[in-house]
Amino acid sequence: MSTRASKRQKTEEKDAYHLIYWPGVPGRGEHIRLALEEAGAEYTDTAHQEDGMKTVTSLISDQNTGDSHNPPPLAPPALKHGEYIISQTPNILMYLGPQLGLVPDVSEDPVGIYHVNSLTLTALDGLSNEPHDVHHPIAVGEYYENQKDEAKKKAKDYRESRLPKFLAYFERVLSGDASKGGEYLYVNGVSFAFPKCVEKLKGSGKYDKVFKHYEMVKGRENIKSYLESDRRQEYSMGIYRHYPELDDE
Ligand SMILES: N[C@@H](CCC(=O)N[C@@H](CS)C(=O)NCC(=O)O)C(=O)O
Repeated sequence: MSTRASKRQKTEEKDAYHLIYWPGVPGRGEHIRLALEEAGAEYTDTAHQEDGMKTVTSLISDQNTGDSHNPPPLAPPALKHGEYIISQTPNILMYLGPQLGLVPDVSEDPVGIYHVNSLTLTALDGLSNEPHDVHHPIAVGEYYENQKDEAKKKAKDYRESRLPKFLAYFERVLSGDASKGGEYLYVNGVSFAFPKCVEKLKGSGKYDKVFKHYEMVKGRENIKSYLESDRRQEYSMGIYRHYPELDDE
């Protein structure tokens, strides 16, 4: 290999993003994928690598103590970038935001990134973490079938109280001047898990701005082509699970 070619390869490797997440479900890895896809960034994804599962398990192995730059992550997703490994979904998004141009420039808006992060954290609370806890309300490591009665109670509260609360919040955000018609809101997983409930809430007309934004995000050029590509995985037994008994009748 010529010196120039090997230099280029090194530069590319240094700049490349590597997403490390469980193959087989979109999961929390999807929040990272959507940011990378929207920005048209080059990245590798363990979801599509033959030894992807091994990469994940060795990263979170209890034998892994990290290295001189990085503490070991507890759980995926993680992002490898150059010599750094960053974990925790919102933390990864905060790292990527300025690099991918997805947050306001700090010289123009010094708190913009923190506002985006507040919205991200709130969306992850109500539209990702809570839906997960609906099917695993007692023990993360136990089967759903062993906590079904509690899951039904939690699902009722989520459908009737929590999900409407978060949708109403984002409707308010989108009605406010600060959102400037904001463009980044995505409620796809919740629609998969609770299709009847989401249809009912949509039909109520109370969250029209939220659902309009959902359609708009799905239609963005890069997001649309990602969703149509084979990089997009199906929902199944990850965070977003569809158990008909946990949805509206
Ligand atoms: N707060 C973390 C949660 C990470 C997490 O729970 N990851 C899941 C997959 S989506 C996992 O593999 N957890 C294993 C565990 O918690 O033992 C984040 O947002 O990244």
